[in-house]
Amino acid sequence: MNSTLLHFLRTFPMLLVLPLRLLASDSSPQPAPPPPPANLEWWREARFGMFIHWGPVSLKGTEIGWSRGAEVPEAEYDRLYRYFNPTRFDARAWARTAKAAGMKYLVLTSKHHDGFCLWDSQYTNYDVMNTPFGRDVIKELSAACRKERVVFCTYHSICDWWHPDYPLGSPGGKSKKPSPNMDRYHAYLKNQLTELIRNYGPLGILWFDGEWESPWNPDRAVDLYRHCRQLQDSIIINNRVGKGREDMAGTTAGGAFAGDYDTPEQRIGKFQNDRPWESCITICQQWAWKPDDQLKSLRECLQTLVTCVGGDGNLLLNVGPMPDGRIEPRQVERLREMGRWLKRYGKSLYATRGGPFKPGAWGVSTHQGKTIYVHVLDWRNEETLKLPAIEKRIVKASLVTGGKVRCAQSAQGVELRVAASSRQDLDTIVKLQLDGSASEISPR
Ligand code: H79
Repeated sequence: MNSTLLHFLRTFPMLLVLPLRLLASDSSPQPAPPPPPANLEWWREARFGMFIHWGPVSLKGTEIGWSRGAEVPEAEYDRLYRYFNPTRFDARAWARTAKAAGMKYLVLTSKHHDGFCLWDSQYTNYDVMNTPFGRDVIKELSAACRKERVVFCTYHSICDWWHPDYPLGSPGGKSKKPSPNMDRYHAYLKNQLTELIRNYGPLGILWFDGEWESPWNPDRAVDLYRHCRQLQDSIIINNRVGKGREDMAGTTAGGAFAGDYDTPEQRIGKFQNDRPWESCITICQQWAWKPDDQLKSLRECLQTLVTCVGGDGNLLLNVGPMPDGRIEPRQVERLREMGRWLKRYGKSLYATRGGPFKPGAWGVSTHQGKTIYVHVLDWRNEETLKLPAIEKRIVKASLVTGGKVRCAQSAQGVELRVAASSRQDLDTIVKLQLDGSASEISPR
């Protein structure tokens, strides 16, 4: 060290200490993750999105990830990509279907538990570029979504039963890999997310999954979350980035790091307005395409959406496209039916909040400004619907879905009377206009 530098360090001793502090922070506890992105509101207002589970497994018609080493022998499953040639894949058509359904965002499986990657990744050969199809699905769909103004998002599995570095394997994480290296796998995860965000972003959401297995831990969770937010600060990340999810209820046990929102799976979340949530639910029974899978009725699909929003949550409705690249026409038709209904009545759902009447056997309520929308999903053969009292005065009551409603407000409650002929099978929407803001009424 020369004398000038020594003199400098004697004058500013902090210069020596600072780098040491930075080094030491590597082994001390992780700093708290950044607060949720400030722009989460666009997503809460969107209320309805499309989930897409797709990959070479569609050739078998079995479940993505889970059927590897179960219904489909591992070696056979891992060779399916050599036959994956969805020549009728049309990204624009998918994006338009989402749009026509009234969906504002779309989440595609960039990688599921089976490890196959739907984009051109420089970190693996197990990707769509090495199929006979040879087209970058993520690139085409992200571009199509941008054109249709549907926000593009990806689902990315943390567990990878295919990758040799990830410690657990098929079936369902029950086997062990011979020479795993979780640190190297962690780097692989981060590298691939860098690709997804840099090459196809900005992304709306990163929808993690497969976090429940033992190789994943809270430190890795916070590190991955920070990594993604550093690449794109506005990205919204679900709670499955972290440990401690309470199974399919999709909430995270108190105190644990839980990303930005909760994820009830194959069920409608409970009323919760102090933390955002989104139910993911299949339009048929299976996540990936299954021939002749049982399709849910329009009534069930719509009432599921309405009930999610009434509980102050979103709905991510899943389709599994076919091996030829198309979404099944009957599923497309169901989605279009939903979209037609939403065109007429979407105002009572988009950009609303759930409540103030909590969901009941009768239905749900939503609100925006000085308006409450009461969604009566089931009249249960009763003459009147009796709701709890509210402290704001109802200045006007009307039926959005047509006909007349009689509204009686008292200290005991609110009674709504609609003639049988004006009650709708799907959803009878009563609009209540108040003399003040509905958000000031605490949920009851
Ligand atoms: O990506 C979708 C699922 O593959 C994944 N999460 C959603 C979004 C998921 N991870 N875990 N689970 C679903 C729950 C697992 C349920 C199971 Fe089964 C019951 C696995 C084996 C029996 C479902 C039914 C899968 C195969 C049969």
